[in-house]
Amino acid sequence: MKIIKVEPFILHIPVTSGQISDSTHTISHWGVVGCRIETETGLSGYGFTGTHAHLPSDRLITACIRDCYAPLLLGEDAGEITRLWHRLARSPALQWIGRAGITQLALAAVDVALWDLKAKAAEQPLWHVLGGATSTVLDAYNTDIGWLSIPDDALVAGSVAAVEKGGFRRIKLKVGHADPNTDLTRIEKVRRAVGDSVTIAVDGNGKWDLPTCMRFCARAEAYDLLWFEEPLWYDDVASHGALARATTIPVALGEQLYTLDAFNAFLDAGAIHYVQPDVTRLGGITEYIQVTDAAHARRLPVAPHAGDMSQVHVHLAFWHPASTILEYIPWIKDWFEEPAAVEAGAFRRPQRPGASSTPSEEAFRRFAQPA
Ligand code: 0YR
Ligand code: MG
Repeated sequence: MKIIKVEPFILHIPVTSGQISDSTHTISHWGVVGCRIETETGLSGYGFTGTHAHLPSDRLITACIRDCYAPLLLGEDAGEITRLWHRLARSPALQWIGRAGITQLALAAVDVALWDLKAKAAEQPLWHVLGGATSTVLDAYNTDIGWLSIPDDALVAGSVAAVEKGGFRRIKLKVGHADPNTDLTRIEKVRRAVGDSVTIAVDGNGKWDLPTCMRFCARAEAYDLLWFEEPLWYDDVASHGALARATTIPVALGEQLYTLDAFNAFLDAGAIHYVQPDVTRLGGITEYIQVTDAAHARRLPVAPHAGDMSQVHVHLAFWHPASTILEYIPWIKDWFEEPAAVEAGAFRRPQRPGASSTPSEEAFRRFAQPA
């Protein structure tokens, strides 16, 4: 499968729930930034990373794909993914300026496109190519009901509707107000409304410092939370370790970590309980596999962060034995050839060949930006 073309793209897709905020971001569109890799067989693979849809920074990612990665890929065999990953990630020029940030987001898009190609060539869904599904049920947890920007009454109503109408058994609430008592009140209202059998996780998106987290956790322990996600600044291993030792609420993180080495630092420090790699931020599926195996070697659960909005992670989570739960945010699913789908609170297993990473023609028509 000789690679004959690498074509970057940028899609800015409006957020279905309108403009939303967590503690650190306010967004109205999701950026689907990636590339199509065409082979001489006629098959094309698609891969993408997820962004907050800022065109100037999105174009740094597509420039990296077009100017730095494409010349290393053209003429190569698309099936040799491990070799190509090292050719890109460890090329002298990119290793010097990269290993995190833009070059890694671009690498994720390329790597996912190569895996999409592999699965399409095998005429199997990605989870089958990786080794088959180890879970029969993959629970979805609903993040979309819990934004920080949703007022208390709507938060409670949305949570109840997700459980009673949507069939979700698991939800996640954003936290991170200036006064953590505001968040504790919101959690209490939702817990009272949905009852004890519904799983509630909370996500701080890295806003608070260690003393604020300690005060919050001491009181939040009463609400039986599944995890406290990104309680602290993303790279601060020592503070996460201190918090993990100080509270019974499990610590979750990983959506802002770019490498296997970054995960190893948290794992070695006992600073992480739920491991949340994101295939669109690590160097694609190739490095995601290394991270999930490192977590599994310590028998820790893996709950992927859905920067791909679950299009690719649904394959990875059905496949990997450490994953039984996956984030659900429905913003972009309807703009893919095989949309991520949740029924009665659980993901449907994808059936089509590939990684479910191919945007629809209509998505390109409506949302394409100059890449
Ligand atoms: C908004 N999920 C997250 C959204 C989400 C962010 O930036 O993307 O809240 O990625 O933390 O767990
Ligand atoms: Mg998060």
